[in-house]
Amino acid sequence: MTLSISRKLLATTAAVTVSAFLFSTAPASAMESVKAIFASKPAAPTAADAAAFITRVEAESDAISEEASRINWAYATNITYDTQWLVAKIGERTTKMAVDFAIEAKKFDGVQVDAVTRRKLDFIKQGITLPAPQDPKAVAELAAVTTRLSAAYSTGKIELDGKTVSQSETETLMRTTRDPKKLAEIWTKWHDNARGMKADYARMVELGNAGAKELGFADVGALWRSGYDMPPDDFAKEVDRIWTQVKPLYDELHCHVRAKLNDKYGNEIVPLDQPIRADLMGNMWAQEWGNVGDLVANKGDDPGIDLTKILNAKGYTPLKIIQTGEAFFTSLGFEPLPKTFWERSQIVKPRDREVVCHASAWDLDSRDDIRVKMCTEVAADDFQTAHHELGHNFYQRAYKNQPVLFKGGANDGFHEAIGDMVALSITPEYMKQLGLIDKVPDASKDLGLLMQKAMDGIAFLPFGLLVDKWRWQVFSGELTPATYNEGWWKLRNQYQGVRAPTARSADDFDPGAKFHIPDGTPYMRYFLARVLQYQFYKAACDQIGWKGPLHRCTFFGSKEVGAKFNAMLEMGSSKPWPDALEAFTGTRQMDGSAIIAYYEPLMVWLKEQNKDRKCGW
Ligand code: X8Z
Ligand code: ZN
Repeated sequence: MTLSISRKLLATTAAVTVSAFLFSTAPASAMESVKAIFASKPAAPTAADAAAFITRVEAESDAISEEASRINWAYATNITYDTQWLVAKIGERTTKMAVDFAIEAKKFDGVQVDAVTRRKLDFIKQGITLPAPQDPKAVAELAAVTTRLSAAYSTGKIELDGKTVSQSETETLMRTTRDPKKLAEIWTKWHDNARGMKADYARMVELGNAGAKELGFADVGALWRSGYDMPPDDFAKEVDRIWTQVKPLYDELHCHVRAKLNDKYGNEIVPLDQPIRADLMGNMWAQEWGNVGDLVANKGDDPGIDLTKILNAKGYTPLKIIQTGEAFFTSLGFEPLPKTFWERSQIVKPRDREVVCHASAWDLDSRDDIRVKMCTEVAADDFQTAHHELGHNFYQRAYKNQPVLFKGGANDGFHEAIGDMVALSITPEYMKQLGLIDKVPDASKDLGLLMQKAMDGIAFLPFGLLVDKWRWQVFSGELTPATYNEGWWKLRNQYQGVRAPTARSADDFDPGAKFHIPDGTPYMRYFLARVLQYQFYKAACDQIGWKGPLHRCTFFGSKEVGAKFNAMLEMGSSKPWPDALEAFTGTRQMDGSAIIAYYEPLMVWLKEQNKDRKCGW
């Protein structure tokens, strides 16, 4: 639930057209007069009709979205037969509502309306993540399939050394295990587990595409690309352009990390001319590499700050991690989280039931009932994730007074970038203020610190890009169920330069081993966020007049940054995203140059390290 539920509602689901509503619920006499109205030749729609339509859409969406959110919350914090049943039912209702509204919105295509109304009409037409065709059977089937996929991921288990291991435990094991044989075993078992999702996934693609076509899109991928205030094809070009900017940095990082892992594991496990084995990077998907930072530090160099160790040594608890994140936001002038946040959030994994452990931030009533749902562990990853999720919550609260259809991020990448921008401000200086470290390391430690950030921030970029490149190919039909897996590994090879540790076949469904695929959550937003977070961060550092190396800047405590930031967040999605970006950063383009500036000293150092190495794969 990365977006507020009301927007997510339109994003995933649907409702009841006016006529269906009237004809099913109005008393007989009223029905006759309504039928008479509909029987006469309809007048051409007017701007006033469009305004009335929007009012109705906002009221009906608002009403159902709270119900849908509470049902989804009940499910995500307690997966049972019954909560799955309820989620599928509400999914049917909301999908039907959203699809019917989208189709109705099209009748205003040629009507002259003001800019706000036009923007809202566009959102109604484009805002559904996974539409169904209008056939009620298809709507029900899609809701059943998506619920099954979601539950299959979150309740997935593997057998390891005679023990049953849950999804979240596999993640922890990938973070902490260093034996390559064991890593390959955990990795393979978790990926094998996704095989059973493939048939449902293929059906979901068929139904979603049929729905997208009825709404006038070529396929679901085209629908997803339409949400960025620019033509969908331009958006695809835009992400490629940004990737080209940052790729040289990724290539240098890859080259250095591979060489270091080769030092540790030898030629057989890490050959120097091959993609890196995906299970060796401290993360199930090799999407972030920070957990193996110690393995890649040069002998004698400072490997940076081991935050996991420090948090544990200082007695941090999951609750304290979230409170620490909140304190950053309040230092900027944001109001503290409401009491209900602390009463109703799920901060640790419950021991007695199945839950969706993948972290998310919720806004249940589109007003004040904001919460996080995490299975927080005292570790650096979750320290980062806590800031990430709270970024969603503070964004949701900032735009709560916007009209229903504008309760959302300027684009979905903005929503993902807020907490990440704050997390960049977790510098040694800030850690000292928190009492996590006694002394701020001197400038000689800068490369170690930058390397540590790059192991997450730069390593993530190709993964962030390729997940939806894969889905775009799936939705367009370029990949078929027979080539799903081959296509996945082609992209992972091409962009990330990683490979599977064990043989994979066309029967496998390795993409399904990543939460967002069975969950149906678009992923390009994270690629955008990892670019935007540096743009936001650099702008904030400029605002406080920071003159030192960018990566040492923290804007903790700056009310000036907070006020400007809040001005952008309050806009929600009411304006095209370039307006929001300009309000905070002064620029109208998503662009990789802030990342390049941030890592400039590291790039110089990596090039020096790699000068006698053969890079690439
Ligand atoms: O899914 C998430 C968040 C929830 S919006 C925890 N992230 C992506 C992932 O885990 O793959 C944050 C980073 C990328
Ligand atoms: Zn998020």
